[in-house]
Amino acid sequence: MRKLKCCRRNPRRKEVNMKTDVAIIGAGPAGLMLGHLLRQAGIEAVILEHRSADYVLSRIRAGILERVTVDLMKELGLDDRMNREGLPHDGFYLADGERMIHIDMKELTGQSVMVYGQTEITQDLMEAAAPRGLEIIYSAEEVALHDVDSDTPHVTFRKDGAEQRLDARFIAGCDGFHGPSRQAFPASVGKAFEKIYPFGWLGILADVPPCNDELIYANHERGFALASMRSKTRSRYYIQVPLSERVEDWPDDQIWDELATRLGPACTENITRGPSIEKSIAPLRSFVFEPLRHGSLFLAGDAAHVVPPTGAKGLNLASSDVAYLSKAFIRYFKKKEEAGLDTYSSTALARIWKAERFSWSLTTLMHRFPDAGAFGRRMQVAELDYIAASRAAQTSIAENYIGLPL
Ligand code: RFL
Ligand code: PHB
Repeated sequence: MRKLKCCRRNPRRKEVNMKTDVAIIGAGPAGLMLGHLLRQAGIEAVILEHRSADYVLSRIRAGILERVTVDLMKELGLDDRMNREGLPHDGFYLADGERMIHIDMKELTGQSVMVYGQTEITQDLMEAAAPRGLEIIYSAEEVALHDVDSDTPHVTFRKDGAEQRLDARFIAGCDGFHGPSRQAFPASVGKAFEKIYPFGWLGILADVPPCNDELIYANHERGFALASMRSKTRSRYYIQVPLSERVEDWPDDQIWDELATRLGPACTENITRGPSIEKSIAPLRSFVFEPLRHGSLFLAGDAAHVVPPTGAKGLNLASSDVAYLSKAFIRYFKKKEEAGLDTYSSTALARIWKAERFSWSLTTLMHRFPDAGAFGRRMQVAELDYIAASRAAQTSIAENYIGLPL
């Protein structure tokens, strides 16, 4: 492991002191990608993660990579396995119980997305960290941020029972929706915008071939369903469930029955059932926190914004945030220019709000809302009719799905 810039033990307080350029909180995709981008430019970074490495790798989350994420892994020279094992997808379907509307992304925009799980990206980034001198401290407890409005912020935490302190020029809050970084903004500085949806997604992962070559997003009268995949032999499916549901109350067979009904006649017969290897319920939320900077503290990824997963945007927004933020840090450390730091928040937020809009609109179109009534349903049918018949509407969906330019 590389030596940190400075590391000394304070004999009186049993405290370990360290120093780095950028202290990154959280070793999810945002923190890992940012750490690698900084190391590649010769900037020191240390990542503090409160979970263990195994726990981080056990989380099953995103499956669809936009070009921004694919390009970032390529820029880092970490795209070998993704190129070998990932599945490029040229299109997907919107279904409504009867018809299947094909959104041919390749034909409409010339671009595709990549099916490659967040778990795999995380593993690739984690494995490359130590050889590239990126220090990740896992199982860091009680992570707390201090003096973030000064030029000399620091982070304290406990590791193996010892108090530790990490001084840095900047702190990057990449600690997800529940992490401490956003809480370090004074109430007078930050503003949160939020919408909570009255349902969640029950996800199931199984080692069975997918029911279709491309993803299917289905709006059925019993609720939304999504057929996705991780590979040609591993499927990922989701169904919309009320927030009151518990995963223990959903035996695998009941989920397969529900999927067979909701995904519609075209794929019902092709569903291969098998035992679940993971099952979980995730609530759906739209959330944006503004601004993304306070003094020396910068937020990126789910720490700053959350989208409902319908548009497959969360991980990809984390990628675009850190693409902007790494450039700003590199400009600062290499050229002593602060302009990138000053514009990071407004530049990133412009893209974030567009992705929020797309994720909200696809969620609204494809789910059953308890209070939508007959009028709400007719609006969904009319919009699906319009999309089915309009190349312009399909192009708009496709260009948002493949990801708006940086
Ligand atoms: P993460 O992945 O939540 O990582 C944050 C890290 O911070 C750590 N942490 C702390 N560390 C130190 N001290 C503390 N006090 C800490 N508190 C938290 C956490 O342990 C964690 O390791 O945020 P990041 O890096 O911003 O990445 C965001 C993505 O994970 C997220 O947006 C996506 O998974 C969302 N998402 C999807 N995104 C896509 O782009 N495409 C998809 O297809 C897609 N599908 C999904 C999704 C999210 C889902 N769920 C479960 C919410 C499907 C689902 C079901
Ligand atoms: C997934 O495969 O987990 C997945 C795919 C597309 C989405 C959300 C999740 O929109």
